[in-house]
Amino acid sequence: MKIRLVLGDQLSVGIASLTEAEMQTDVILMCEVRAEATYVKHHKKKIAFLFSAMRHFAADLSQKGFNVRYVKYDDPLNSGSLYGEIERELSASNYTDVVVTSPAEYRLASEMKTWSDRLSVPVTIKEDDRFLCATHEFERWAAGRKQLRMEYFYREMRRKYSVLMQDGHPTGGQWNYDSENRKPPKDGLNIPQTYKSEPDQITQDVIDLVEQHFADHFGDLLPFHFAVTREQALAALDDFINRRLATFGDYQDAMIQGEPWMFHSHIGFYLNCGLLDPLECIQKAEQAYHDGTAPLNATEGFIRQILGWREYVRGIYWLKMPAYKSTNFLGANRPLPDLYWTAETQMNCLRQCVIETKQNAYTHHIQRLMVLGNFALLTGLNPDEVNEWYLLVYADAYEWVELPNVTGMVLFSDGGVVASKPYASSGAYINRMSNYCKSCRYKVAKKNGPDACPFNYLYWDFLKRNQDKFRGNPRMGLIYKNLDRMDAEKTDAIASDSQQFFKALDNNEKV
Ligand code: FAD
Ligand code: DLZ
Ligand code: SF4
Repeated sequence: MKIRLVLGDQLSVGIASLTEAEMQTDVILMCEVRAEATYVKHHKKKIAFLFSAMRHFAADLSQKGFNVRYVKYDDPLNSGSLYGEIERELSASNYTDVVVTSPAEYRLASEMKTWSDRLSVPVTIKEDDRFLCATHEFERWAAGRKQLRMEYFYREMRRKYSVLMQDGHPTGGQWNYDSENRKPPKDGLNIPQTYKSEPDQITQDVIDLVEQHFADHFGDLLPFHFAVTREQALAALDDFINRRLATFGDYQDAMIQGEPWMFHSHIGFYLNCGLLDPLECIQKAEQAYHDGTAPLNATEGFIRQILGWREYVRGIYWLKMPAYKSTNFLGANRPLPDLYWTAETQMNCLRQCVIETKQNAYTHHIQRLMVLGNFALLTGLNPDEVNEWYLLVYADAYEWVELPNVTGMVLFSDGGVVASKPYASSGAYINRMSNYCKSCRYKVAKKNGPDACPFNYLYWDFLKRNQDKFRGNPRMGLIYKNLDRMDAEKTDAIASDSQQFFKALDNNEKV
């Protein structure tokens, strides 16, 4: 007689801890607990989403004949932690052991390793086999390599799963079609609505609960339209494949004011909590390509995100933790400014991205990387504070995927494990890929002075400030040549504009 614990991001019927369950005797334990809901103060929508998805999943398991014990957040006996709930359940019956699937975050995984010693019964921690590359496989791939570049990892994954392959070669002759995936936005684009499900009674109850218990957490709870069941998540996936995949590639990097969803898939929420399986998403996209409904650049681009990036960042996380979390290669130490919470800034791009984050617990990749992230990088924000922000504001955020993206890709805090050079950019990139600059108080074409786009001078200031770290980088030689060619008047203007900007930022003025 076993307790089989299922966590909030393990909502997959095939999860390792449920295989071999004895329907008659074993208890499937699921708990909404304060410790998990507040280890960072998650966005209200994220908590509502997970609690509702957990409750629907529990109901689904019960219907399948499993013996489920579900602890609600406001149960007066709820101890507030997963360990406490296991202890409580153990004291209720004669259990022989506890079975759980290894948690996706280092924090909880290391805590759980202590449970066997602390509890009266053994705890079996099973490997999470829902990923396409096991952690030991990634370790093998990484061993002996000087650089752990995603692109080479991705090619191996394409071969391993025979995805977009023909006679041992990549379909179409190239591994990567990214050069075709950088179209700027254009007027009159017909962007389909994102998938929306209507809240049922379970979701409504959870919304009320979150309103009551998490009122001081960041973010808008309503409107709430996330999928919360496997069927709905599949419908969201199909909606993407049928209505947006074909255009996903072209406008993958584009940003349009008032269009938070663009042609992205919005399935990260569902993949990361287990409602969708990565291989099924990949195969549906590949099928669309074979059916002639999606072009190769879009299909390959989308598949690369899941088969490549998603598996790669997870591999990096487990390979490098726990040291990875405390890296700070650039010695960045500026506190996170309030504007990340309030959207109180005159920089229109930043303002729009924070507003959308607050409304939707979602922004797409380029907003996270090239607007919110670029600002954090150029202004030297403290990695711990930036990581905490990203981990709590997005409904798809778990440390295993958030940390390598923020510490590695955005902040270059890992010194170049994930990225070969920092993703630093001036306002020109944002102007090319969005229409934000048109309604901005700053002028993207101006390089210096009170009206200049702050990204323009902060970019050079960042490069100057960190030149001892980057001058030797072969991919940055040209940039430093340009910096070296600047006359003193120009470099003085960059320094004084940046100083003024930092002073205002540190004084919490509306920059
Ligand atoms: P799409 O653009 O439609 O892509 C499809 C899927 O590919 C995503 O759902 C996701 O599962 C996967 N994917 C795409 N890019 C990445 C990536 N860089 N790393 C891992 N998986 C990827 N993704 C998360 O799932 N959780 C996070 O907490 C998270 N934090 C991020 C923080 C920063 C600073 C950056 C730059 C990226 C982050 N990402 C994160 C990656 C990516 O931005 C999101 O996966 C994506 O925006 C989710 O939206 P979507 O489902 O519409 O994705
Ligand atoms: C994110 C989250 C939240 C908000 N709440 C719960 C919860 O109440 N119960 C639970 O089992 N899991 C929750 N989770 C997901 C866990 O934090 C997640 O399983 C770990 O972080 C490991 O990835
Ligand atoms: Fe952002 Fe600069 Fe454009 Fe304003 S001008 S929207 S700050 S990139």
